[in-house]
Amino acid sequence: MAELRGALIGCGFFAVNQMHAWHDIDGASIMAICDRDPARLRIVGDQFGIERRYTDAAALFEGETLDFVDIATTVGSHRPLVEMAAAHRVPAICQKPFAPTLADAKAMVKACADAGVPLMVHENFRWQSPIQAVRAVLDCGEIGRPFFGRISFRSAYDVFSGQPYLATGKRFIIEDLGIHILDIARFLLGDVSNLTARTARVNPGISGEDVATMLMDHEGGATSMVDCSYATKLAAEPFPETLIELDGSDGTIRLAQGYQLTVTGKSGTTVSDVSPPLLSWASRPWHNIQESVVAIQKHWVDCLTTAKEPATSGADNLKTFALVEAAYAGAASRQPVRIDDLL
Ligand code: NAD
Ligand code: 89Y
Repeated sequence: MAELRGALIGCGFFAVNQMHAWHDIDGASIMAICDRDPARLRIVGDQFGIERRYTDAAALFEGETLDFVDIATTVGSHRPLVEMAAAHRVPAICQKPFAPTLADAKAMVKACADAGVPLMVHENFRWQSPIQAVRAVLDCGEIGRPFFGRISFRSAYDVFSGQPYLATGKRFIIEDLGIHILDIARFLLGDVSNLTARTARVNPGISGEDVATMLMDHEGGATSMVDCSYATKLAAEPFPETLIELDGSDGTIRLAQGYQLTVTGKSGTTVSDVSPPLLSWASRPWHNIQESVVAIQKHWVDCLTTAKEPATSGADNLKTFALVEAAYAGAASRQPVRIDDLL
């Protein structure tokens, strides 16, 4: 089958991972790139040997015949770019956070649905192999019915040097990182009916919150805690590991720091190393995230070629994004928030 012809919009910090991943994947190639910053366009174009370069997304859509577009810009441009893709009937991947507000996100989903084009949010954390390993244990029934979960991301890693915009936004950890951890909670325990949240800012040098603690009721009956911090100094820095505790009717799962998975269930206790592979172009400690970029992009190619809905479609991501909105609203009001009221 012919390769899918893709274009990448936004050639910044994270897009380099996406370009490496596209290079590794069969069935799709990036034919053209776009960035409004000519310096980034040159750096990424030269690194990956892409000759067709645009500083204007509208010119890209006019000048290229595309099977998909991969939008890797920051959140402010996501809605206009996704709507531009829909207007040109080009399937789109959009980086997280999907949109600045849930209203924008809903409009983006509608634009693509009306145009009949697939839309996937690049919500890659659930594609990390340690997280997939946890899900596989749940699926095989070893721990029975899960009734409690704690999904935790606590770190003091300096994310601001690579992504300086994270220090300046009114919103920080829930919108940037918590969104992934909330999505993992949905992936493992199902959709959420109610959420209660508390936030804090510990680092005086940033504008948004860098600590968030959330308590959720899942529709299937489980209760979970999602806790995130970029103000937690530990003896061994865990970035970017998500740690997981799940208790079920027949046992427990623990994904501990160092990618150690302990399962106690119907057949006893097993301990295994579920470390992600270190891809040739990856670098520690980011290799966990980098590997998941390959996995989600492969999933996109599979979905486009078989006309399947992506696991993290725009419509699915509204349910994760609603948790983000609920967390900010609930932290401000100090009241629980009903998720159905937002969707
Ligand atoms: P960045 O600022 O380094 O790069 C964004 C690039 O987009 C810049 O080069 C900018 O010039 C370009 N751009 C912005 N608007 C544009 C437009 N309208 N047309 C063309 N180019 C435009 O940002 P980043 O750190 O690479 O983050 C990009 C996105 O990736 C963010 O949404 C961020 O949250 C996300 N991200 C995701 C992960 C993950 O694991 N999924 C990790 C890090 C960042
Ligand atoms: O932007 C964030 C993301 O999506 O994963 C980690 C990160 O780069 C910093 O929090």
